[in-house]
Amino acid sequence: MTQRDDALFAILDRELERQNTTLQLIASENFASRAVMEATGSVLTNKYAEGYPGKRYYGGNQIIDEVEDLARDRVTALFGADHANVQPHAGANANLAVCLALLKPGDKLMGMRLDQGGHLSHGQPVNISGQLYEGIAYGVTESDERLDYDQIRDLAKKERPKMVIAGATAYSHVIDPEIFRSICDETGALFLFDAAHIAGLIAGGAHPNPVPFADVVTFTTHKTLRGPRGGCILSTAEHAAAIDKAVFPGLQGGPLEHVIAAKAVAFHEAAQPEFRDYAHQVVTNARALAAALAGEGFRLVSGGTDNHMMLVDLRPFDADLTGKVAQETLDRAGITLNKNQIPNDPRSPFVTSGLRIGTPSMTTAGMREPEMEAIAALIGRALRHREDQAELDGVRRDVNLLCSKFTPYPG
Ligand code: DSN
Repeated sequence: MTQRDDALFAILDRELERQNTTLQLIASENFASRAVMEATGSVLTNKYAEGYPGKRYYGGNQIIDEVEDLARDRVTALFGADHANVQPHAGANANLAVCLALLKPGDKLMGMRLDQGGHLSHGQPVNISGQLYEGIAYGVTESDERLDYDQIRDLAKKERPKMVIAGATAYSHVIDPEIFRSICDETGALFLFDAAHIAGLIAGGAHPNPVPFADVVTFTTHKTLRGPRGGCILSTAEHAAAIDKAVFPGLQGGPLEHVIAAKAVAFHEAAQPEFRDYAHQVVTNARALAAALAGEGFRLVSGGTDNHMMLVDLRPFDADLTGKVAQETLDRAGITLNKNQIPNDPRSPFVTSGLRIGTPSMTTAGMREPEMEAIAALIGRALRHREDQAELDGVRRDVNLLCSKFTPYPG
């Protein structure tokens, strides 16, 4: 074995320091447990295992099969699904595999508009899902910036898509799987629920479970679910074989069994009673943060949040402040989040008029409602004084102080 790679590990130490000492408010991130990271860093990284448990193309997979079976058993029990494929390397792969399994090139695929909170893999023209298939997009209303199920139903009746996707990356309310099911039943469409953002809220009982209603549910394991970076597909028994075939050999090669082991750890953690408390606290914290941000003069898109994130319209706070400048300013103050378009944003996706802010990470770190109020005040202060370096330095010191009481990886 060679010596420890000091150059690389010095960089890792700096990233650990950044995560420990600054506020992580990106809605799609979280702090994985030590057990999840130990599994990800285990000897399973050494093993090739194309195929599925009991049907591998290489020898030596008896123990690997136990790992993958454990992950599949745990996740089907957690969500009440017939079948799971735990091999997708990412959420986008999971969605593409579902499309490969259930659609033919040229079929219509209906999903939420990207600029109103959807995802690239839901039929966007710049993504393969919008190139192999014909993307049809529904959005939110102008009046309340929420999904209007009657509009979605009308669009589905007009377009007759082969598959309808529910799910979002920047939408702060409950997405009703039962209504989507009825829309799909009325129009003869397949129903895919992309639960990437809210899988942890579902596992923890804070949001409705789409599994009883959808043909297929995809999600990532690293967002609210708090596992390793990766994807997962749940399906009815009817679609199981087609989905497995689409993931491998259709789309991917050797599965990342070290990550699958870490997914098994995360599914176990998400089944514990304390995870229910966590999921509900994520939502409570998001509501508290949204209310406090409103008190700072920001407008909450759609009036607030029912999940782990919120979209902030910066214009009432300061008409000249773009999402890009706000993100960069807050980065300098030790507050990490992302610029985001708001519905009908006059600015481009690279500039934007909004911010997306999420509570999963800081809730894992132990923060509660009083800390959410403190965070809102720090955001307001930094953005009000964005030209004043001394003030930004002061915010950064206060951020460090706050984080020192809620360190995700002490020691
Ligand atoms: N990048 C993810 C997010 O931040 O929502 C979506 O893929």
